[in-house]
Amino acid sequence: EVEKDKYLRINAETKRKNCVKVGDILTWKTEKISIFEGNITNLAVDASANAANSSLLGGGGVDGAIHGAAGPFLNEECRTLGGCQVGEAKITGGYQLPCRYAIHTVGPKEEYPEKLKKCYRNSLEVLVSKKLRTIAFPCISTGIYGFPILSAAHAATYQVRKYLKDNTDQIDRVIFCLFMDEGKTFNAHRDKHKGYLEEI
Ligand code: AR6
Repeated sequence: EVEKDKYLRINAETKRKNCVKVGDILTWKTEKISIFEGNITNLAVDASANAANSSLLGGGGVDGAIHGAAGPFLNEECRTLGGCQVGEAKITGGYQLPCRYAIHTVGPKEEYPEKLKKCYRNSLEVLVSKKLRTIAFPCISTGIYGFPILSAAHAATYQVRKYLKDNTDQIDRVIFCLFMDEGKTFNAHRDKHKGYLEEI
């Protein structure tokens, strides 16, 4: 336990130096919604959502990035959760991540907008139930799971807007994190995420 504490403390200090704070990110159209183009593992939000799989034991894409940056104790905690069904959300610590918590949700593998909306709704519900006020979302299901980007953008933004409207006092900021894959040009990313940028 002492070793674990020391490990986490030293790494958390290093992480904090490179992180992006919510106050530094501009809002998009409303004061409670932002777009951040970059790596979700750099965001110092109360909670980062993770596009996980139902085992919750890690994987590729954003899940791999989150587990990689959080360090091995995240996996240890995830192993105690008994998995997670599509549309559900479960919370863990953020460990070495600059965010305080990670909220793991499992998106649908096919184009089921209602299931995707459930991911956003349940993640926000977990956030609010823990009295946390800021959250970053990756574009759930639109990578390895192959959910069409425009349709995903529509479901995500519809659900987040609706939740914010109904729970205005509980949440300070929702950040849509659009990822810039390495080795590709900025314009290519803009195109890929155009749906999100327009819908939000
Ligand atoms: N920061 C922000 N967004 C990212 C990052 C990052 N570091 N890395 C990727 N993205 P995906 P899914 C974007 O494939 O489609 C895993 O193996 C990416 O560009 O991560 O829900 C899980 O274990 C895309 O826009 O998640 C599951 O098995 C978005 O995140 C499966 O993949 C989601 O892409 C889940 O697939």
